Amino acid sequence: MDNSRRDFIKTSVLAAGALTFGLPGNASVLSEYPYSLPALPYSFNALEPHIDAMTMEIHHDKHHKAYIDKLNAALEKFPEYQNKGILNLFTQIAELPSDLKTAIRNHGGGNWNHSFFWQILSPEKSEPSQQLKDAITAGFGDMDKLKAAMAKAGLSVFGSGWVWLISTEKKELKIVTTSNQNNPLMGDATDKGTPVLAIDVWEHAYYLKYQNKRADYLEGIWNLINWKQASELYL
Ligand code: MN3
Repeated sequence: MDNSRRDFIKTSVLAAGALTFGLPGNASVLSEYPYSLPALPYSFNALEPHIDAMTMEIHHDKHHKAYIDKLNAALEKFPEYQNKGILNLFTQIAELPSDLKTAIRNHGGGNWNHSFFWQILSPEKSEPSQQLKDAITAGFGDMDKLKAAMAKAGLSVFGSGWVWLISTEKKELKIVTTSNQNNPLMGDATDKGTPVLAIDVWEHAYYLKYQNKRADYLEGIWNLINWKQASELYL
């Protein structure tokens, strides 16, 4: 694991945990303003055949970059919010000035969600820790039932959004969905918690390879889950 990846995970876990449990938030996650595009932790073609290289290149270099550019452009007009840290802005989203609120929701969310998504995918096979396995068994019965429930939730997202596996304050696992670039760290989220897994179900995440077959994408992606990372996040 390179340093930037370890730092992202570490600060995410600390910050997300702090937010979830109501402790003082850790402001630093990802880069600070002005935000920059994090490098993918693998090559564009590393996730073939389940996610094709062209999709990864466009998704990372165009879509993710556009969220960052628009986030920076929005924050340029609100200097007093530039150094608050994106997770604090998520927590306080309901109180933000309305122009900034929309930008943080859409582009701040778009930046954080994609940075998270790249980290929980990997071309290398791994296994969940015993602790995460036990939580999956307790919450869903077994791994196949978790996959089926995530697929069902992913198919239920009308339009664009995300399906998440989150850890609640009681450390129980729960599947939740969000629309657009909302996420479970936002203060006004219906279901709040610490993300353990995320699946992007926007069409741009799968359309080149799977076209309208979102269900096939939701099945294929389990070959790419970085369980090591998910286990660290669950801790
Ligand atoms: Mn996307």
